[in-house]
Amino acid sequence: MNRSRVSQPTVTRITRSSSSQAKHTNPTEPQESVPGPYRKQRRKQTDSVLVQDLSQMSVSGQVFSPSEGKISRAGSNPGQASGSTSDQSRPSSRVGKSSSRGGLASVARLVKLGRCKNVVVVAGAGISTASGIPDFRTPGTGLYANLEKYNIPYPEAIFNIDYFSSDPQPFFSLAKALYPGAHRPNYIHYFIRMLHHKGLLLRMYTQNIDGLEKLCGIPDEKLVEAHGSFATASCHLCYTPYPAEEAKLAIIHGSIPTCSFCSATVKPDVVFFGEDLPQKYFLHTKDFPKADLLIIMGTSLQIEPFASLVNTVRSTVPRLLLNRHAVGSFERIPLRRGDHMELGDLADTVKRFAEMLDWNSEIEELMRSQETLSIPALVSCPLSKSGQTSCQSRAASEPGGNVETSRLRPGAQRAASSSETDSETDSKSSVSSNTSN
Ligand code: CNA
Repeated sequence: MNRSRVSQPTVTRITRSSSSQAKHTNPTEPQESVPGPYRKQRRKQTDSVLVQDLSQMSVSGQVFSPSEGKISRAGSNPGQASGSTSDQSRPSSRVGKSSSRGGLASVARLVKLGRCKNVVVVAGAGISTASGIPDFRTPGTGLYANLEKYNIPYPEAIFNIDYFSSDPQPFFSLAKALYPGAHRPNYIHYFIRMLHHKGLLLRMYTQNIDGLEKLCGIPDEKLVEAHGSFATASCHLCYTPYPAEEAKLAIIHGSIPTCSFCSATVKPDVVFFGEDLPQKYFLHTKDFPKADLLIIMGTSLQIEPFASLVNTVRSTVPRLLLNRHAVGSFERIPLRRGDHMELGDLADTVKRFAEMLDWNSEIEELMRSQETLSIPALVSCPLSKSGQTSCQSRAASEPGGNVETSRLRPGAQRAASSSETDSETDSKSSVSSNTSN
């Protein structure tokens, strides 16, 4: 991974920042290899169908007051926002009364009609709070509200590469809590895997570093971990790779892993502010123009360049925001045509969405089978002195064995093998979804 803090005019470098430094522009047109006039005609047809279906912009759980030009959030008591304190502090989350559930239902209808075959999911820390991992910004429970113990000058310092260079301890203390191992994927992760299973997932772009997407069986080729992960580690200065498991053990035992080449501090390959995003992130230039549905889940859309990705789908493509409150361009009124949002607890919302799609029992079955597969793996792969499980050592010695993801989570091996099954069923699923529509 090529990382640098100096801006250079290359097309394949982009660094992470918490402000809106790096905005994406709207791609003009999808790059299809179809001759111009035919492409135009085909697009027009598709668009008009979508426009018909999405003629009603919808904000579920909210009421739009045109006279005030703002939306407000449902609450049991008029004049009082329900939900978290974060909701109360946001201008877009004021007072309101829940009415229609049109947003979710409209999008579910499109999916059932077979109009969404290239779904892009953009996700953040809110999809993992149900797994017990705090997000960043939720007041009270978010990591940023609980950073006093790290003794840092400002919350973002903990993920700032310059700060890390001078004092890695705050990040290492946090990393101990964040290291994959103690948490399980939840219903929301499995919903996304079900999108893949049905042959509808073009790609998932996640900002999360908890590895739960892989653990639930979303295959590597369908996943972009835009802010890196704990699965690999390297020197923060010269980028010499370092065994991730050794880095993990050092950090957990309170020592500082150092580079064998230049002696600088090693860190897991989580992308800090000021560091380059992984090359895989650039798949977005192909994916977003091709998407026919964008689902945005559990993110405050505060971190660039990731946040601006959501503005790079075609203007006719429906976008569904599932979050506790409005974020990004969804805070602006009027909403873009074809924008939908469903506000509230993500796990509840996703479950309702799955019920509308008649996927709920399949998801629950998938979760049951995945957990059953993972538990024996956890039991039968005790940690050796080197920190590797016996299963991981096996995987490492097998030709083509992928230890990168399974190194940290014994269950991940099972997840990987079940995702192979998924890939096999995908083609069948696509056909059956074609024929059923
Ligand atoms: P964030 O800024 O904390 O935003 C999370 C969003 O999710 C907020 O808008 C919340 O209101 C919303 N949310 C949280 N829980 C729920 C819920 N149960 N139902 C509905 N909405 C909910 O986090 P972002 O992901 O936007 O910021 C990106 C950062 C966070 C990335 O760089 C990550 O690396 C980082 N992060 C990741 C993890 C993780 O891997 N699980 C945890 C904490 C932080």
